[in-house]
Amino acid sequence: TVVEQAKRLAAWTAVDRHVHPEHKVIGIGSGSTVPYVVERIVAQGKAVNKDRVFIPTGFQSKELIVNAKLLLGDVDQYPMLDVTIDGADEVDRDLNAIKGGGACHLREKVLAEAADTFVIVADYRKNSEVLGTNWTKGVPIEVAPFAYAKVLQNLHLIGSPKATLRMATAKAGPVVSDNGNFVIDAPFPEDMMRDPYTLLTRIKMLTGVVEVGLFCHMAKAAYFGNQDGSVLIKW
Ligand code: DER
Repeated sequence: TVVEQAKRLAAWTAVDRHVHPEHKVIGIGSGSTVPYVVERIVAQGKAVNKDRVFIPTGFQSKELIVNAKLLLGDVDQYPMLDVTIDGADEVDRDLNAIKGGGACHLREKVLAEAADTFVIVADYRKNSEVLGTNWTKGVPIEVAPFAYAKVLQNLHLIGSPKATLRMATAKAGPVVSDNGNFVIDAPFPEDMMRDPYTLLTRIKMLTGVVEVGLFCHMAKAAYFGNQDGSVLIKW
């Protein structure tokens, strides 16, 4: 499909630009775009990949690495990464991103922060001027199960009356993250989404919040595959 081709284009371009033979510790994100990142890294050849270690951002990411027969590592063994490549749900004009559509944003943010270079790959649907324009489900927030009702209540008070607990579809009850936590999706008004860093700090301070799906001032570049086969780069 056009969207899948756009994802592949973004992923291949980003890998070719940012994953070089001297890079030995590589963070792999989560979602439906990063399989094309792994595909391109595998295409770089067994020789270069044999001295590399790949750090996953969750169960799906780990499976990608293992199934591609790449060497799997842990962030506790490799706390400093050369480069992390990951998808996003939306990216604004200043490279701030909403992440967490796949409920993986805690480990994703740890690996994004731990890398010298963090790069986002996405299809054209994720490219916005202001966060919340295309991704209208709200800011994904990982919370401790014990505190989810209190966090919901406080989110309602600070500007997200429509914040809701993310319910599972293939399981009764809420989505449970790879870390055993719940996820709340909290939509905020445009004026608050225009200052994502302030919003991030306000949400993060709510007791019981584990991590917030707003990645501010983190990405060095974002690659968007377009419908016409071109790639748009924000940096
Ligand atoms: O959850 C995340 O942040 C993932 O990176 C995900 O949102 C990316 O989504 P994708 O399936 O469009 O790549």
